[in-house]
Amino acid sequence: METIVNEFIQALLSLDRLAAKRILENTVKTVAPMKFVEEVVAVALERIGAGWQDGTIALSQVYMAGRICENLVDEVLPPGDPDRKDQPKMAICVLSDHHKLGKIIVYSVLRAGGFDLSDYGVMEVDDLFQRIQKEKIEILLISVLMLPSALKIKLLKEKLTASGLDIKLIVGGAPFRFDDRLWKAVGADAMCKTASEVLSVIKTIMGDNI
Ligand code: B12
Repeated sequence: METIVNEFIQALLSLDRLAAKRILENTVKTVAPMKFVEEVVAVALERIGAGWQDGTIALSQVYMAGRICENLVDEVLPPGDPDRKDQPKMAICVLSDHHKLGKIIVYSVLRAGGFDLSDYGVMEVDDLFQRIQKEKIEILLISVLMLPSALKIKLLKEKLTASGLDIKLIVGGAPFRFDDRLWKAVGADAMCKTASEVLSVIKTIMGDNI
């Protein structure tokens, strides 16, 4: 896998979408698409991000690498399972942040796992609070990649508590991977380090109600 990650990084840094796509197509002949996404795409982007931090990679390369991966991931992840399960009302969003890839992956994992959910895109706290109330959402999944965005979840939780609403919050993204205690501090009910954990976390949260 290490060789594939390195080749994939080279393709992304050269902005060679076709080469990146070729690596993906060759690998998913023998490896599950989700494994490719988590063990190649996510790892490659993380290393590219580290390169940006230490000044060896330009932000434009980080941006283009993110965009190329967004498109490729959209193509490779499985479509929704037509046999939808009886389930709580769910929605997913990115809060106050423009890192969308994690959300796209989690959305796709849930749909492939038989769940139907609304994709709210990028939201701010006030609009999000109004919308989940109006649409009677029971489980809200929030993706954030920046610490200030993660801290805004606390504001949302305070609004929910003040209104007596028990909407379960499942969170994920870089700030929570960097700090194991952050999800509890912002008032979330659960956190996932990877998208593939989300199905079992939802089942645990809902207990016998699913
Ligand atoms: C690619 C990238 C970008 C791209 C985004 C392109 C896009 N369309 O998404 C671009 C170039 C636009 C960008 C911009 C910026 N970025 Co940026 N970016 C990254 C980078 C390198 C990778 C992110 C990524 O896509 N990873 C791959 C995906 C698949 O991983 P993921 O999102 O973590 O998701 C996985 C899990 O976390 C989980 N998950 C995620 N969300 C959820 C939600 C739920 C409910 C569940 C269950 C699971 C789950 O499932 C996913 C799959 O397993 C990260 C570095 C990093 N370590 O994350 C920095 C990073 C997130 N960026 C950062 C910063 C600072 C910025 C900028 C402010 C830079 C600038 N000065 O302009 C801007 C801000 C943009 C904005 N307003 O949102 C910082 C944030 C630091 C912080 N502590 O706040 C990071 C951490 C880099 C760093 N180490 O400094 N960025």
